Amino acid sequence: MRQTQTSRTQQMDSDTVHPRFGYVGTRDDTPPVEPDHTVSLEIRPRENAPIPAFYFEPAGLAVDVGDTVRFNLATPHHNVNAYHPAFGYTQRVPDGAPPYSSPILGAGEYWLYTFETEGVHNLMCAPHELFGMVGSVVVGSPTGPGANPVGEAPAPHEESRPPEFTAGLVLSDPALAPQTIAEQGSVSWSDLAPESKRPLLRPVEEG
Ligand SMILES: [Cu+2]
Repeated sequence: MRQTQTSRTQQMDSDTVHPRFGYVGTRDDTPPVEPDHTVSLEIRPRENAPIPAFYFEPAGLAVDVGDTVRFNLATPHHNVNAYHPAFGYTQRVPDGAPPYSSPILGAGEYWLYTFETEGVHNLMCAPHELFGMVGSVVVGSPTGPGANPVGEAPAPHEESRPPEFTAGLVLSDPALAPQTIAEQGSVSWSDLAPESKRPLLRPVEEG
């Protein structure tokens, strides 16, 4: 069993996986915790579209409570961010999960996060969320607010934002249903329907 009664001083130590800030590493260093799983943050050009596909591979992952996931960056300018109400999002992480996120990371960097809260954790890359760069980590059991349908955008007066545009499509794809992720162990981005990945935003025209 993982030691969780660490003092604040220990939690802020750069050699531990912080419950809010995780751990940022570079390719050649020795991680403070050996990861149990690896997720790659990727970009791939699309045919006939001006915006590439931004995605997590695998897009769906089942882990045990206390497992550590290593998020690897092949290209720069991604992060890992929880759908947590502290960030203004509709809650799609379990009750009691801290508002965790990584900084924007560079190519060759990685981020470790230890998932201590049981249930479905929907994650995003904040810069590319609306282009569909979202994923789902099922920790122990496929339960909690992250198991709810993504649903409609809230009324303008509401102060939380659900996954919108391609993020909403991806998280609504049947391949990423929490029960499916739990049964399969992992779900590849390639298992999602093409309709779920279609870009709904266009780049701003120059000039
Ligand atoms: Cu990204």
